Amino acid sequence: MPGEDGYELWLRYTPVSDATLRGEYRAMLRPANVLGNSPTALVTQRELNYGLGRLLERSTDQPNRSTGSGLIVLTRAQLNSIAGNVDAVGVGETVLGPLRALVERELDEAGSEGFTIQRWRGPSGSGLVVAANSDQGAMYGAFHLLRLVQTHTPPQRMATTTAPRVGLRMLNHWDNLDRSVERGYAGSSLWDWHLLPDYVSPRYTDYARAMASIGLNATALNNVNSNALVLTEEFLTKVAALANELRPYHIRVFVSARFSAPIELGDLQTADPLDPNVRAWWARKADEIYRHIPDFGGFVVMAKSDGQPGPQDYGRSHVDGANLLAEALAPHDGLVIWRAFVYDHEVPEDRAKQAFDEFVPHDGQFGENVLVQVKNGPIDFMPREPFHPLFGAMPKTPLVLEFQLTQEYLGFATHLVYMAPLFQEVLSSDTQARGSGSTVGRIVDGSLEGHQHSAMTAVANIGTDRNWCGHPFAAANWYAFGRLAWDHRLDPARIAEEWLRMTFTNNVKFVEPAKRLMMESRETCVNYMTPLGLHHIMAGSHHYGPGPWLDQGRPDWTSVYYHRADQEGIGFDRTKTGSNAVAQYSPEVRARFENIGTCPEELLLWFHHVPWDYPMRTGRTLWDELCHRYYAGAEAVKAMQAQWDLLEPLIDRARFEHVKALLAIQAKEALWWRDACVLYFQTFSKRRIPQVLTPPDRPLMYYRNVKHHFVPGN
Ligand code: GCW
Repeated sequence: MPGEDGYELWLRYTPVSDATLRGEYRAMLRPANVLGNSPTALVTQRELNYGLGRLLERSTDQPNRSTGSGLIVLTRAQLNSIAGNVDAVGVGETVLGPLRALVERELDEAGSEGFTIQRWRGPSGSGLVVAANSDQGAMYGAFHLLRLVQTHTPPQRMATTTAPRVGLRMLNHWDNLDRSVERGYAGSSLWDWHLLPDYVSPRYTDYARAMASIGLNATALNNVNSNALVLTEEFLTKVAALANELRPYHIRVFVSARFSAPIELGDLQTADPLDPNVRAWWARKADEIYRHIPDFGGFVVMAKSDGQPGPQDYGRSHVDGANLLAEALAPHDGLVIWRAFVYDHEVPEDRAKQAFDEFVPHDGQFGENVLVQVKNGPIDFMPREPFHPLFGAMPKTPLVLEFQLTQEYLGFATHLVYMAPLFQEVLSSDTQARGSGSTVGRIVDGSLEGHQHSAMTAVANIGTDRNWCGHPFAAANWYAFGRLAWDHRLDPARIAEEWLRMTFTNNVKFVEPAKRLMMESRETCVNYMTPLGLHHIMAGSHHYGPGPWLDQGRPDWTSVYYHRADQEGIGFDRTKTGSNAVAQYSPEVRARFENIGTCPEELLLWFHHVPWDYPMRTGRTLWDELCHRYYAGAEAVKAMQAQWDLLEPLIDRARFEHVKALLAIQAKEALWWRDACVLYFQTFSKRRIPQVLTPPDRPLMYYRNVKHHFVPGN
C-alpha cells in the first residue's frame, strides 16, 4: 500500500486503534458475508474484506470465537428466499424470522437504491445486517457501514435507514479527447483514450469505488464543449471499456454530444433537428451506442454557448433540439440532459437574465426523457451568487442542479475552499415557487412537482494528480457533493467531520480545528475575491487572479459590465430602475432582493448600484465596508496558516507540508486580490482606505501589468 500521498482519498481504512472498540466491531462484523454473486455483490464483498480487514485485524487479535455470523449483507429478495437456510448466512430461522419483519418494515423506506443497517441477535451470536431492495443499495449500505467504522461510530448508533433524494447523482468531466481538461487544475484527464480499450487502468476501479462510496451513480466522461469524435465507432469501444469497469459499481456512463455531429462525422449536410435524415441519423447512432453500452445513460448537451452549434443555427428552438435527441434515446431508456447555460450572439442588457428568458417559455414542451441542467446561479459558478431564477420557474420540467467542483473561480486547486456551505446555501434557498418551503433542494429532488426524473451534477475536479484533486482538501468537495446529492439536508459541518476523520485522523484535536478552518474557508474566499455581491471581476480567459479593470472584448465577458463602478457608487442595478432581473424571482423573493433595506448584504452589489457613502449595517460606509471585507479575507487566510501550523504534530508530514505550502500561496494570492481590487475601486470612490488598514505597498499599475503564462485549464 502506498504511503500518505492522498491516493486512497477517504477510503484509507486505517486500523481502529482502540482495542475495546475494535473488539466490539469485530464481534459484530466479522466475518462479513455478502449474499449472491452478482458483479456488484462481488465488489461489495471485496471492499468489505479489504476495508474491514485493514480496520479491524491486528496480528495480536484473537480469532473471532462467536459461532454466529457477524455481518450479513443482502437484498430483500435474498432475505425472503433463504428461509431457514442456515448455511447461507450462518443464522437459523429463530433469527431470520424477526430480522425479516424488522428489515421489511425499514426497506419500505429505502427505495430502489437506499438501504437499512440494523442489529440482529440470536441464540448463537449477534451482528449487523445491511439490507436493501437491490444489490446496488446493499453496496451503498456496505460503504456506509465502512464509513461508520472509519469514523469510530459507537455500535449502538449504527442503525439507520436512508434513501437518496435525487435519482441521478452525477459528475460532469470537462475532459477533452486529447487528455487536456477544460478548467482542470489536477493534471490531465483520467481517461487514457489513447490506450483504451486495450489498457484499462486499475485507477478506473478506484475512481468507481470512490464514486460509489458516496452514492454517485452517473458520470459524463467528456467536455460539454464536445468533440463529435466521441460518437465514432473508434471511441465508442473506448467508452464501452470504461462503462464495463464502472458497471459493477452502478455508475451509468453519459457522453457529451455535439449537436453538429451528423455533419462533422461526414454523413449529412445539415444538423437541422426537423430534417428527417437528421432524425434517422441520431436514431441509428443511438442504436449503435447501445450495442456497445447496453445501459448507456444518455447525452449531456450544451448547444449555442461558447461557440457550440445548436438548433438555433437552423432557426429551431431548444425544444426542437432536445426532443430530437430524446426521441433517438427513448427506445433505449436514455436521457437527454440539456444545458441551460447559453450565450446569445447578441450581447444582452443583462447576462443574468438570459437562461430564464430563453427557457421559461418552453416549460412543458420537452420530451419525457429530457432534463434541463441549470447552474446554481445565473452567471457562472462565482464564489457567491443568488440561486438561479429558473429554479421554481419551470414546474413542468425536471431541472438538474449543476455545481462546479473544479475551482475555476475559487482559486484553482491552490486555495483551500470547502464548498459544502455554498452547496447548502443554494439547496436551502427558498424560491417560494409554491409558498414557503419551496427550496431549490425540493425542486431538484422532484418532490415539489412530483417529477419522475431528478438529478444533481457537478463539474469534476479530478485529474491524474496522484491525490486526484490537486489540493489535499479539494477532495472534500467531491466527497461533500456526493453526500449532499444523496441527501441535501445533511449538515456541511458533519460532512466535513466525516471526511476529515477518514482522510486524516479521528483525533479530535485535529478534527475540530480543521473542521472550523474548512467551514470558514468559503466566506473567507468570498471576502478576498468578491465581497458584498461583487462577481465576475477575475482576469480574462484563464480566469486566474483579479481583473476588475477588464473592459475589452465581448462586454458580458468583461468585469466592468458586472461591477459598474463609477463616481457615484458600485454594483449592478437589477431592480426595475435597472435590468429588472429581480422580476425573474417569485414576488416574495423579488421583494426582498429589490428593496435595498431587505436585500442581504452578501448580495447587495449583485442587485443594486449603491452609493459609496451608503450606510451599511456595521455603521461603516459602503466604501469602508468593502475595504474591511477585502482586508478581513486576506487576514483570515493568515489565520488559517497559523491554525494549520498548530496541527503539524497530529498528521503525516507529506500532507501537512503540502497544505502548508499551498496555504502560503493562498495567502499571497489573497493579498493580490485584495490590493488589486481595493486600489482599482479606489480610482472611482476617490476615498481613503480606512486608517486602521495598512495601505497596499504597490501601485495599481503593478497589478494591472501582472501577466501569466501557461495557466492550467485554459
Ligand atoms: O464557466 C464557464 C467556463 C467555460 C465552460 C462554461 C460552461 C465548458 O469558463 O470553460 O465551458 O462555463 O459551463 O459551459
